[in-house]
Amino acid sequence: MSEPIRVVVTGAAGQIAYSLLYMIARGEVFGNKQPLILHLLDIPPMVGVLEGVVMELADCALPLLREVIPTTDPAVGFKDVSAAFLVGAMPRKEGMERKDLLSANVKIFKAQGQAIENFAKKDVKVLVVGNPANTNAFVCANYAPSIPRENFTAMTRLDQNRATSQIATKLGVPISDVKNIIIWGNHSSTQYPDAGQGKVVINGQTKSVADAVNDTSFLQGAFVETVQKRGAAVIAARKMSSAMSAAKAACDHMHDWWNGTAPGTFVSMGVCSDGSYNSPKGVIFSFPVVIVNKKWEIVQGLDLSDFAKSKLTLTGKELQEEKDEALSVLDVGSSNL
Ligand code: NAX
Repeated sequence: MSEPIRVVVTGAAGQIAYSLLYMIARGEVFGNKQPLILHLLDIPPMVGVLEGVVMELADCALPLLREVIPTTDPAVGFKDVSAAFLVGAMPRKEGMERKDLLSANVKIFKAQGQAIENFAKKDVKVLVVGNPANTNAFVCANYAPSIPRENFTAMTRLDQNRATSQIATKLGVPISDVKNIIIWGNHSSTQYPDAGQGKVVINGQTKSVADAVNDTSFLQGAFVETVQKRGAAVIAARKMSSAMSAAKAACDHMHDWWNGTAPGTFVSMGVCSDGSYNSPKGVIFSFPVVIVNKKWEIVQGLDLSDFAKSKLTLTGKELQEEKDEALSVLDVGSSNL
């Protein structure tokens, strides 16, 4: 067995963390030979709940889990961590627009960026789940200048998983037979779920999803809308936002970042845009990526329809606006960031 690595989960007393901590501690992200020290960060009013989570983790009797450190101090929470799941934030409630959340959350992610800068390992891999995830990741990265910008990512894997599941259901195939469904842009209702590059195995033969579905109005209509509004549908039904599926997606994201993507397969991650596909440079934009040796690379050269291009423009515009709003909350000129 190798030396334990330290992993922090923020919002550790919340509902996503309740599923996520168990999945991580079981070895589903870093592998079943990698011992872990889990840092559980939350805010002072949640200390009691955090204690309960610590008790439950102990009671799970998990062989990989060497130590659990509950804390409300970011200096302790981020100390020497190799991976950070930034889940803690104010969750969206029914009827609430994501933009309403921006100003509260920008301040949280500034403070956490500073703590990562000061205390985390310099090769820490940061996954932002808390909404607005893309812009929170942008803010966080900017306050941790000594850590490479590519180490800050935002989660759109839940959207990818939702989209892949919709296609598998439509075609009546197991989900493992569908791949390369892309989420472009923001983790918001402007995201563009794109089945245009998707592949599916049907009766032992690999086909394009577009050919197999053979229904452009579905792929450009009901499919896109269902995925874009799935978070709201879960809230309407459960009266709480997605938690189990969000935790699973966070594990998938970090697992693939840590272990790499299979040849011919790409996954969607919110990463710092280099302007690829005419996206606004500098924002955290979800792209298809391939991952080798813990480094992601944007998949280039995909042929996009005019419909797809118009959707990318829309979600890019929203991200640019969120970035500008975040900068005004932080009261810094864009030249500083
Ligand atoms: P909960 O309200 O259950 O838990 C959030 C936890 O974060 C609470 O325990 C709270 O005390 C803690 N917290 C707040 N401020 C903190 C801080 N400064 N430091 C540390 N902890 C802090 O929310 P939950 O359902 O777990 O959702 C967490 C976040 O994930 C929300 O922002 C939510 O909108 C977002 N989501 C993002 C998704 C994505 O795909 N990117 C999907 C699921 C989810 O909606």
